[in-house]
Amino acid sequence: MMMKRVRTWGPLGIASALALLAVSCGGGDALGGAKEQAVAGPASIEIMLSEFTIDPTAISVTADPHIEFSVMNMGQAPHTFAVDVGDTTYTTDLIDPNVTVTLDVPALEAGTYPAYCTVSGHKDLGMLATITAGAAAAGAPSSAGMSAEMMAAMHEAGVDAFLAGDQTTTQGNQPLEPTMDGTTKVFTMTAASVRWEVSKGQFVDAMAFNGQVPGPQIDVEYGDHIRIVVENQLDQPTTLHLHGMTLPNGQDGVPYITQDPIMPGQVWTYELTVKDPPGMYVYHSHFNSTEQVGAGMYGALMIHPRDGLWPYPALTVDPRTGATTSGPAPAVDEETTMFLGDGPLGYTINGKSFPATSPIVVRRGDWVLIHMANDGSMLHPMHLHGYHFEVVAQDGFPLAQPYMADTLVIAPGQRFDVLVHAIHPGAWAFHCHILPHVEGPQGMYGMVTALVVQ
Ligand SMILES: [Cu+2]
Repeated sequence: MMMKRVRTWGPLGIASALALLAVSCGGGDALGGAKEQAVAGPASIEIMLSEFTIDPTAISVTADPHIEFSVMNMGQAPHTFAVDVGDTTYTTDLIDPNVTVTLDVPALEAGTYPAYCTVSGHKDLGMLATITAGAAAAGAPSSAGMSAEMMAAMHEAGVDAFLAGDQTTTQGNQPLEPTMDGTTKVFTMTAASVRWEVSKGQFVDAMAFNGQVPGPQIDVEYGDHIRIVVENQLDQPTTLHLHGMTLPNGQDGVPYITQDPIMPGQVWTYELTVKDPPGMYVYHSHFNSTEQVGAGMYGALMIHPRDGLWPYPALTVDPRTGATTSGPAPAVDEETTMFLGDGPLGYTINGKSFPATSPIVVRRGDWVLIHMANDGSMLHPMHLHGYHFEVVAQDGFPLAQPYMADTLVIAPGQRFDVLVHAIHPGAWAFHCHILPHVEGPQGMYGMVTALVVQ
């Protein structure tokens, strides 16, 4: 599914590409389950709007005196329904939730026309449909009302934007510098609502620690005494749970089981001595977590090896038999963290949706250690093209028998560490293999990135 042509790295002319992009990151519906409604005769067509879909997404009409769209807003927020016929755009006024309005559009010449919500950002979140009129309707568009050329162009635009690599200005996982209180490392975090740019120009309501999705990375070592101070600036209670950590019961962050919730405006302090082996651990909200974690309240707590050396052995594979031989642990050249998310932010890797995801760029011959964590609510089988990666640790603990795989199912709450020996040059797609999470008629979106071996 990846690029066959030679690509260059660096800014490409992406303005036109972005204009073509209509990537849905609000969920699988708009792309994964296009429903078609064929209408003959004077057309009266029912349209249902919600966050963030237009139903149906593919509308076929015969050319007739005019088309009457009956537009119902089934969502929670105001939307519009606009039909772009080229020189004119016919649009409803802002439609409040639970209100139905009628939009009259004159007879359309044979062709395809985009229809979308004009509220800022909603089109890019998935409120986009295609109207196929007249002869073109009989000519059977290839998918979702688009011609083959349009499908290819939209797919290419997404890849170009990804490779241009300047997608959004924000990044999660930024290292959180502690302050020292004696020998205690003190980490300070603030939970607040933010508008988070999931993909270029696509801002969604998120909840974040220190304004980042994922939240800032807390870096510690075995034996460290740490304090995490959480200020709640949300308009709802929250708590912080240190997922996978061995800790005193009172520091476990579960409302009314181990603590009172942190009410809006309050500050809560967690304190413990790090007693777990090196690996990836996670912190996340444990209050209204469907919404709060889904909206971005999670981050990495990395326990680093004291000597900087990860204990994972290198497997050597006999290509004729597949037999593996365990060797000494290689020095890791590149280390990266990959958080998987689904929910209100769409399908994300590190809080971003393709094409705004960041590729993992390494040099040929590098040993790459990838820490993967799923803080969504769905399974995500992560698949790397062109390689077998070595699964070396689960939930922070080294596996007694590391094994080779190219697809690794990561359940909600799980973490896996994988080693990749980057010996095959090129850009290799790295994506979730639940296909509605990654690719539709308009190209790739969601949980797609690439391992780029230079
Ligand atoms: Cu997935």
